[in-house]
Amino acid sequence: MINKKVVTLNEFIIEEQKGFPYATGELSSLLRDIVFAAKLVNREVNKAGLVDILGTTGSSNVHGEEVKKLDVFAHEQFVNSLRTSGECCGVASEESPDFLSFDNERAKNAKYVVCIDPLDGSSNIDVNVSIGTIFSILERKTISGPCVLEDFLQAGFRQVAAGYVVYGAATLLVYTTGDGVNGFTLDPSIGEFCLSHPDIKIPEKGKIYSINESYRARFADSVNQFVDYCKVEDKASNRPYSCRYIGSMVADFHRNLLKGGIFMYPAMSTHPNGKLRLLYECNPMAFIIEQAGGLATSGEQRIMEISPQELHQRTPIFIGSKEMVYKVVEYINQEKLVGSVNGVSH
Ligand code: P6P
Repeated sequence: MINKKVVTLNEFIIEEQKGFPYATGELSSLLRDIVFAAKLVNREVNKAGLVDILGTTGSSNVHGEEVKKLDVFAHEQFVNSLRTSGECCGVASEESPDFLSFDNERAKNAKYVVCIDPLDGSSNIDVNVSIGTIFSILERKTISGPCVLEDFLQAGFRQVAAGYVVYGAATLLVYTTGDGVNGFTLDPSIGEFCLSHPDIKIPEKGKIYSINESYRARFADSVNQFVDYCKVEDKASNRPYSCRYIGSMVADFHRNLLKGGIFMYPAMSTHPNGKLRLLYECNPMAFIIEQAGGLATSGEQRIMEISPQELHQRTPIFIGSKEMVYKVVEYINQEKLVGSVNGVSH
């Protein structure tokens, strides 16, 4: 019996690069550098229960959130790998108040900048729930020399690549360079990511909605009306849907991407721009979901058309299956006509 050929990530990147006749290999090389760091993070995440790497560093990050040791480790691995890549002139990381500009000879004139959430969902580290890395690659706007803030503050449609790694029961890398979405599973026995989910497409309709309903009193009426719509008993439209919320965006997003569904982190009366960050959480996930046939909106506009004003800017997000995003936007638009009781206007 002929065994199906296993396609490694490296082979896939080489093949994909052939499809871009003017490709110089810089983006491919940058992707490899990100993947190398992800393998190092994966090794520590898998050991987290065994070595004294759990618990907090006692410090907190720029957002006042408790920083876990693994967050710091992950941030360091990606920054070190990107600094020496030669293809990246700077990084904006959730773990760093300001962007980092690489001034070594190879890096300072490099073509790309990277926005990254090194370890998303870190509050789940200690309870062995899936966590993840999310990254976004942009071509710098300045020509050469140390990168500047405007190199990072670019709308999501300018991304050249985006991806995430989910460190779960298996470790998966899912990414796009604008020509579809592909998933790779890490085979620890050979240390290689192997193509396991070619050409991922999100089902147009889904049965899963993901939202932290404990904040109901803070949501706009339109959001609560959509959530109530999801709960109605109606066989014809496959309702009630199922509520699935892990509290780790990468894990919730990945499940919805494969099965169909909608993930929502809306604006709240206490957080008018929601919680999730535009540059290194929402934009990369929006690029992936659109490439997989889904939609991503802030409720006001397409996520990838938001013009960033600051590095750690937040945005409300509704992302997933086309039909489900259309439905929640329908409620949001209706509310604009009648106003909202909870004082959260869209
Ligand atoms: P809440 C994790 O801290 C995170 O940034 C995302 O991964 C996750 O979707 C969200 O926050 C969970 O936030 O307010 O529901 O605990």
